[in-house]
Amino acid sequence: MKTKIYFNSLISLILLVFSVNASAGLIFSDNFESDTVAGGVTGSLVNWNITSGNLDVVGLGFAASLCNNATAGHCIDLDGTNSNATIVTKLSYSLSAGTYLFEFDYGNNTTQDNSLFYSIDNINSNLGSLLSGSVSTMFIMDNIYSHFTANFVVSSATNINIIFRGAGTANSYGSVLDNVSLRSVQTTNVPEPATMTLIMLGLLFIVSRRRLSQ
Ligand SMILES: [Ca+2]
Ligand SMILES: [Ca+2]
Repeated sequence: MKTKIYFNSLISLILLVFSVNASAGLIFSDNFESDTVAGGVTGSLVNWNITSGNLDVVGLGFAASLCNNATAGHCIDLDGTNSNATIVTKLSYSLSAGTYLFEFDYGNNTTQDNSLFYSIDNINSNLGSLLSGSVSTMFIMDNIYSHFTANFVVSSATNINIIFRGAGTANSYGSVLDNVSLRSVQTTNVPEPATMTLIMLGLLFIVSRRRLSQ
């Protein structure tokens, strides 16, 4: 009887250990609501460094209609004043092995050709990008944004930055960005060595008690 209780407890422990890492988690998100509305911004935003060019934080009093449908509030025009901007997250983020979901909303401040480059880069530049590419941006008719979504796999733990860069004619009307997010959707549930040792000791304990009671 006692052996059965021990066994059930051990099973509960094992299930707990395996479920701890399984929860999906938000790693980074920005809807630019914390940034001050302004044109031709250089230097930095709340969550980003502007590493080249300049951008506009669009919102109430400054072309606000560009942003209204994504979430009422602010968005970014990556062609500030005659200059396409590159933005890089101020912080780097640790990703363990697993699968991740990257999303953002995008549009265009003009009917002219513009595009938007995105990249999730290892901060060790020798390791390159985990995910990168570009989208052609479409003029935001009636504020209907396009939504970008992509999964990518991290095979071993690493630290990353998120990067965006506007491209196209630098004429103050550029690609528009909003609602950036990165989340883990599945991490690899491998118990750590110490946990594995505890489980093995527990199993040995149960087997030895069974033998004694027979
Ligand atoms: Ca926004
Ligand atoms: Ca602009």
